[in-house]
Amino acid sequence: MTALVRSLADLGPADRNAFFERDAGIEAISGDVEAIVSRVREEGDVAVREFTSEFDDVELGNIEITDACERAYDGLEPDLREAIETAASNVRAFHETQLPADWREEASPGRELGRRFRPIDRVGVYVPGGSAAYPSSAIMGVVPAVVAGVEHVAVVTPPADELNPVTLAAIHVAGADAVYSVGGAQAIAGLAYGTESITRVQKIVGPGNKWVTAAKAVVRGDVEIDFLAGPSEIVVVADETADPELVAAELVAQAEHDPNASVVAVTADEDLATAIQTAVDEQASAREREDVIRDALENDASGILVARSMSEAILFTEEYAPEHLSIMADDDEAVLERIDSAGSVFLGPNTPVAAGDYASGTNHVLPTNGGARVTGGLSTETFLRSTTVQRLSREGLTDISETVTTLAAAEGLEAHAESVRKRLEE
Ligand code: HSO
Ligand code: ZN
Repeated sequence: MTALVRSLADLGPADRNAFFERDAGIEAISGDVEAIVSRVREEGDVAVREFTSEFDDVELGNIEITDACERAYDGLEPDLREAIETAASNVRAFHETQLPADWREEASPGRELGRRFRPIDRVGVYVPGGSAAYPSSAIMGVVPAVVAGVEHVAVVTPPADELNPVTLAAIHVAGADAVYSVGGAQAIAGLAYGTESITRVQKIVGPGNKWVTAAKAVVRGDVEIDFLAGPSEIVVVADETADPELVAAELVAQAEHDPNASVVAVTADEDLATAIQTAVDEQASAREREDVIRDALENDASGILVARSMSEAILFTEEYAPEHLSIMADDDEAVLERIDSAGSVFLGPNTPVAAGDYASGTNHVLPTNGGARVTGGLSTETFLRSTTVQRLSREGLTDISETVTTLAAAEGLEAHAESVRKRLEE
């Protein structure tokens, strides 16, 4: 297998950059996607059916399949039902803690300010299907919207001759209001503009393949989106106390998602790096998805990097801004303290990313491609909007009247100043 161990200091600018400029690979297809989006926008269900026949090879009966979800749930094995319910309930509990309370306070005598939070009315969640059917993503997308109080939570998921019953059941447990059997760019267009069958939404969230991601980029502007999510990523920061088998297990796990996944271990311990390489190779060979894993390992943005110091490893990680950050080091809290840019952090040897992927309660829809430099993953707040509220007493207004009228005059906005003076006359 490819030698993954490289010295961080010896990387040339291009090799170094490959780690920092990962992308979702959507530019090449944006023309095709624009064409799909505009046809769905103009022709509605007719176009949705045509594209579904062309791309998914499915002749759609009903586009809406909401009732099928409950039936799928009823038909599921008890252990699967229980796993879905446990995962959903942990995700629900964690997202309930994120519900902000409305507040109103006196900032100074007679100047009362506050914020109020209300759910968005209608949102759409993309749930991947096909070979990469992720029931867990249904929970991660739908539950926070329900917790936020969104009135209409729609799910789109790609059709198949035999829809994945676990995905449908998870959609049901998560609490979606409407479910549509449509995937790809046509699904995003349907949610963004509405069709005869699909209710138009105001915000679209959730991960998908590059067609879905490219379509989210196209409709952005007409509808809100969460962010453009690309292939999975992980950086493991490890010191000499880390177990190479566990570091390797983290790399191999995220690598099995996608041939374009980016999986990185960074350490100042050269012996550890060598041991990780051996473990990765052994573990990859034992996995059913070995081909996908090996492709991901060969990605330019994957590797086992040897830094000259823990500080260099930390700086690299900060610049990379990973979707998932696993820290396996003696003082993991001290390492965490020095990293600001990461979607979700997993501390210590007993905290596999898979726990957060499925069931610990945190969200697994996270920013990739360095998005963690500017945003976090899906949360309850993703589905809320805020309004500011204020009330001034005569005293409160008097106190700031000079400030307002002076600035209004400077802007040449006399009527603004007058609206203040009028209230303070006599
Ligand atoms: N690790 C993925 C989420 C996922 N894992 C779904 C398993 N199923 C996010 O990058
Ligand atoms: Zn995963």
